[in-house]
Amino acid sequence: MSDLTIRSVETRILDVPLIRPHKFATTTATAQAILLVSVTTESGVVGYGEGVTPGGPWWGGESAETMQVLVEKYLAPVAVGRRVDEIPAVLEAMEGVVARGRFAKAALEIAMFDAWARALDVPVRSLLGGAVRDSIECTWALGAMPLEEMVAEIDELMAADRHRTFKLKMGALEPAEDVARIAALAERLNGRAGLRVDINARWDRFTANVHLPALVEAGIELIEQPTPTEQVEVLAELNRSLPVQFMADESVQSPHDALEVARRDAAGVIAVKTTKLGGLTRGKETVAIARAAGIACHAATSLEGPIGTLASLHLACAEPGFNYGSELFGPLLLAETYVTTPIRYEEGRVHLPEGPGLGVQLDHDAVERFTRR
Ligand code: MUC
Ligand code: MG
Repeated sequence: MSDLTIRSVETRILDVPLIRPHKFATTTATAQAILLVSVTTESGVVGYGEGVTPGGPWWGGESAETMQVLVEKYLAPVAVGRRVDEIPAVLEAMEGVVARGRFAKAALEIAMFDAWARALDVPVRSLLGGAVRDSIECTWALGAMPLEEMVAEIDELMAADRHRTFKLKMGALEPAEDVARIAALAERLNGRAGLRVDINARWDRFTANVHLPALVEAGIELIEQPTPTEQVEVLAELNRSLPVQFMADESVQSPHDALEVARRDAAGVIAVKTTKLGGLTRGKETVAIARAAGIACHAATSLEGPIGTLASLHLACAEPGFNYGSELFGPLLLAETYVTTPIRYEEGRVHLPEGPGLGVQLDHDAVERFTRR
């Protein structure tokens, strides 16, 4: 019988180049910084998790660097000596030493799940209740880029049938110009692809009331987080007044936030990210609240590499509540990988791998190459 006690926790930061710059509302990423966390049990089983934020601390206040400090100095000490199958107890202990810090907690919790599943020789999804599906629809996100570049990228991906829906990042331009760019794209595509937008909380209530109707008019099928994180009542007002789906992302960083969105009827869809929520357990709790309230869930991303993406994929495939597909495309944005078998993306979907744990093996040479010195 494997000794599941955690002997050690180790971290390193990987800097992995992107296939093209990814432009967000306030910053542009050319590489993704990924905190790779490993948990080793007394029997020598190793599990991995990733601490990732989309392009740095602008999104939620954490970065690979802050996560490394939180894990090394505060979270690892309360996990070492406990067992990898004592996840609720470790989550409680982590709450005692770090407030919020959810991206960092997610990295460690996922590494524990991976090690636990590997020790039992089962896939992580089995520890989450078992698979209800073996693949999920996968949208692709385009950075805030000019019209012709968007058209070219979408045409290429649709011709390969890799993605059938697209999320367009907004918020980097003046609102009127930004809306005109998106409306022109919708006209060019003429209904050939599903289009969603993510404004990343950049518009105030007035701007949203003035400019969102034109996006609805253009045929955008879903609007993600137009208004500030804390202003759930503003999102609720928009949700009541406009005939379009709204997705809450920044506004839902805990199960309690999901409850607040449900109470106020602020969105029809919640972006469930294992990163911002603090791991698989809190992700599952968030989906349970959404389901009970009749809110759809989208398996969303912080642009994780293969390890973090697979954690979210196992959850998305073990929870019936994920009925608004996924955007688990993070590994495809990386110019190179650091696992031996890439995740399969086909026919507009991302597919679960076989095998124990998260279902991939690290390519240790590549990990060394990307490790920050
Ligand atoms: C976000 O806010 O949703 C997900 C895809 C992408 O391009 O950015 C992330 C973050
Ligand atoms: Mg978002």
